[in-house]
Amino acid sequence: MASSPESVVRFVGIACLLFALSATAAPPRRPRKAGVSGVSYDGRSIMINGRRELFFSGSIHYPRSTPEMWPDLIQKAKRGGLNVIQTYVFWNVHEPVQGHFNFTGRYDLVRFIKLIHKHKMYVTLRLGPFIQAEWNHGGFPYWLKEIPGIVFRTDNEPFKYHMQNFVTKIMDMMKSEKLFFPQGGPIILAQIENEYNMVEAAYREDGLKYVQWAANLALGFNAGIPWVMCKQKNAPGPVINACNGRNCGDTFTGPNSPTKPSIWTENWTAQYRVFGDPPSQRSAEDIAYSVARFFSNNGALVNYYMYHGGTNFGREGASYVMTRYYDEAPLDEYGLPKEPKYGHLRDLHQALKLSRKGLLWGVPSVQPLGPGCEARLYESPDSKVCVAFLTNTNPRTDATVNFRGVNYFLPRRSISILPDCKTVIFNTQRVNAQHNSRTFHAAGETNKNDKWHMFQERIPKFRNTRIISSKPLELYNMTKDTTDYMWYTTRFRLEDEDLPMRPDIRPVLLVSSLGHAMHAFVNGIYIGSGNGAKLEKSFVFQKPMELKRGVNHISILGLTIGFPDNGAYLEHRLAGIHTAAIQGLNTGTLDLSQNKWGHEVGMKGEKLGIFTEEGSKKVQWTEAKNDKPVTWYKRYFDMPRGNDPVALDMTTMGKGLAWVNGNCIGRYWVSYLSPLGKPSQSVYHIPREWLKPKDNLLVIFEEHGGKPEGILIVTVKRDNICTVVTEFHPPTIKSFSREDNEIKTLVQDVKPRAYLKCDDNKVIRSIAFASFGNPTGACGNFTVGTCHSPQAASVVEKACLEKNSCVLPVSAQAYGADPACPGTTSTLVVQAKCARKKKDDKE
Ligand SMILES: *[C@@H]1O[C@H](CO)[C@@H](O)[C@H](O)[C@H]1NC(C)=O
Ligand SMILES: *[C@@H]1O[C@H](CO)[C@@H](O)[C@H](O)[C@H]1NC(C)=O
Ligand SMILES: *[C@@H]1O[C@H](CO)[C@@H](O)[C@H](O)[C@H]1NC(C)=O
Ligand SMILES: CC(=O)N[C@H]1CO[C@H](CO)[C@@H](O)[C@@H]1O
Repeated sequence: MASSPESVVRFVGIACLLFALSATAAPPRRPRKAGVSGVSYDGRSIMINGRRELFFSGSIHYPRSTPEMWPDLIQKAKRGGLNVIQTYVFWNVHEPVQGHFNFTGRYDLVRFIKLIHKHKMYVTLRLGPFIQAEWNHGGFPYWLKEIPGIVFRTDNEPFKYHMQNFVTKIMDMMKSEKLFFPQGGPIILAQIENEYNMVEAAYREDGLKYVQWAANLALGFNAGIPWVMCKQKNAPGPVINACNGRNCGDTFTGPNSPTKPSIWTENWTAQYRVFGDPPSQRSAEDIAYSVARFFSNNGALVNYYMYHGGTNFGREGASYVMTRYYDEAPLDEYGLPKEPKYGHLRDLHQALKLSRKGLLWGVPSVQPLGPGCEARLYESPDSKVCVAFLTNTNPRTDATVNFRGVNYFLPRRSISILPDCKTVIFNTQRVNAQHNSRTFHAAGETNKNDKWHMFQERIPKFRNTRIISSKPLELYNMTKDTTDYMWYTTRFRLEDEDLPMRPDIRPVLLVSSLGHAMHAFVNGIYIGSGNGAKLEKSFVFQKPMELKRGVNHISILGLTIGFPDNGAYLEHRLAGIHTAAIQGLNTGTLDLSQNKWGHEVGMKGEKLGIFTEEGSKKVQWTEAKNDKPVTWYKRYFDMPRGNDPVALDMTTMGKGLAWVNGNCIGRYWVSYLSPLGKPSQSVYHIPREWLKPKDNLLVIFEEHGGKPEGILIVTVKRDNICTVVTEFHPPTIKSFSREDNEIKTLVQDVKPRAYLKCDDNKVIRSIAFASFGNPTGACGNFTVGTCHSPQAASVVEKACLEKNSCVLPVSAQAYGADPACPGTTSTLVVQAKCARKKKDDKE
């Protein structure tokens, strides 16, 4: 029963209308019979061996975790209801030096894909090879920049030559390992290029030629799987254009052909963060709404970007990108489920899977249900299958809608899913999944022999630097991505008459830099630091200083925080000191830009590799004292007991790099405060696999000053689990017209219930809080409200203590209503603490 086109316009807008009409013109055909093999698609869905499927996909990037973490991450993704894992391929880590490849350890792409296959899940391989991904140089190796005549990502012969070489290398590797679906492998989709529409105009007609070329390159491999170009409206031929963003259910204008399915390659689960950013949040309810909306609108595949963000180890992040990546994803940086995001999306996937028949074989239609409300239906012509998405698009008003004679309550901006057009089994705004909170615990055993030693870098003067030039040199060009650091030095002579006459006037060092950060030293004394930000990479540094008669020395540590990863003409980006001057001299401003400059790439400690056991013997370490700039610190520590993830609390430090047993755990930058007045990130992940039981070498390079004795080795837990479920009364359903056991089972779950579950080898040790009433607060910190049933605690303890999981009713009968609050709707709130089983404790 399609609504009139006018009403559709009112609710979904013109663009969606055009799409809806083209997509709904003919009902999709029933699954084809045996004989159709491989991956195919039409305007409704992707098909596996001729069978339609819905795809729930999540991004997990193999270099952002360790191979030891992969099985657990993949298994949790599967338990979260995903059937696809999506990853980019990271060219610059695979071919750091032209022609020299690395596919080992964290870069073992084949092992990662085979593990996903072992878990009976599919893979989307985003080859790029430009990937952006908040990854250093958008995935391009540094050497590519130095290829004569190269212009990235356009109709440029040298670029196309190298892109083709790398893509061919990966495609051949996948084929020889039999990883494509037609070969019996898990890869069902691949992507060439990445969000090219964002830069295409900058390359004019060459951009269009390049898109055609890239599509032909991809199709020419005859891998037997569909190819995707995300954010690429003009994706050629059979290549599918896909949507990236937060709300593809409403903003995506659809594929560029009615024979292509709707694919959402990046649904941001939060926002990636750069140093200086405040925390980024996207609620479980908001993501669930967008995803349900997308599937109600002919969606075929959704991908969560990221499902597990992980860590930008080493120097692998792009400009200013924080070391912790998408920590707000359903699996947090450490791979622990962030609840209720993880559980709420799992419940959504389950509801959509139960609606699969209707969604994939029903005829879509839209029925208005009042202002801002509508039912999106998928019904088979014989009405045997019917799925409804009851939608309230109003951001601020709840609604009660009447659908087929039954009243349904729809909270503001929410979608209820009815797999039989009768029974609400899921509402995007009603979170049944448990909550949890993350805590960090100082690991006692790591405080033994916590003696720090230090080694200070020399602050070079002009005469100590070997690369001399008439002006400061460009930074990327000099470091060639082998280090973040380069010293700039210069010197100048002052006479008595140059110096300010009044003692209260001090000359000022003025430096303009193209990015990303700098630390300034005058006559060997640190005077201050400057930095740009994600969108403003250039900055001006201005600080007063003491100068003396005679020769004065300026030493500036210039640094990059990753190469840029976005925008057109990436090969032309610049960084480093641009101009410098001394202001406030008696004789006016002294321009240093054309002074002679000396340069030295990298730190001595880096060149000697003093972050490794062997390298650390190459310098003289002394007992750490005071708070010094450009200083290396080292100590040893024992591995914390148990299996909880391990991290470093760096709150007392400034900015730099940290290594554990020679592995770089990433850049830290605690001194850069977000607008909330706090560091963007003060805790840094140490993968447990990089630790041995005893005597782990921890080495820190601190750029401008910090107190290493304040560094803590901590373990990470999500052992506070909570439930927050409000009682409600489901609409009464008189009879079932049809037997559907799956739905019947779920209907029982429609009665409000609360669930608590600890990790597999833990049990609920104590109940920290329990109330049935109107408590306030969040998981980790609840308080009793004005209505409270005191029996709640004992009921919950009886049901849950010493169990791995428990189910709790949500009703006044179970807990006794607060007599002071008659006729109110109550919420059950419980906070429990998980702990390892008692017998484990004794071990
Ligand atoms: C390859 O990459 C791994 C990181 O996964 C690294 O440990 C190893 O040293 C690299 N090998 C070479 C030859 O660079
Ligand atoms: C980079 O260095 C090369 C010499 O190594 C020089 O020819 C080129 O102009 C430099 N580019 C920039 C932007 O400084
Ligand atoms: C706990 O919640 C109260 C009020 O709800 C708030 O004032 C307090 O800061 C919170 N404490 C923590 C540790 O979050
Ligand atoms: C990660 C990212 O680019 N997020 C963007 C998602 O879309 C919103 C709205 O279009 C932008 O504001 C974000 O920057």
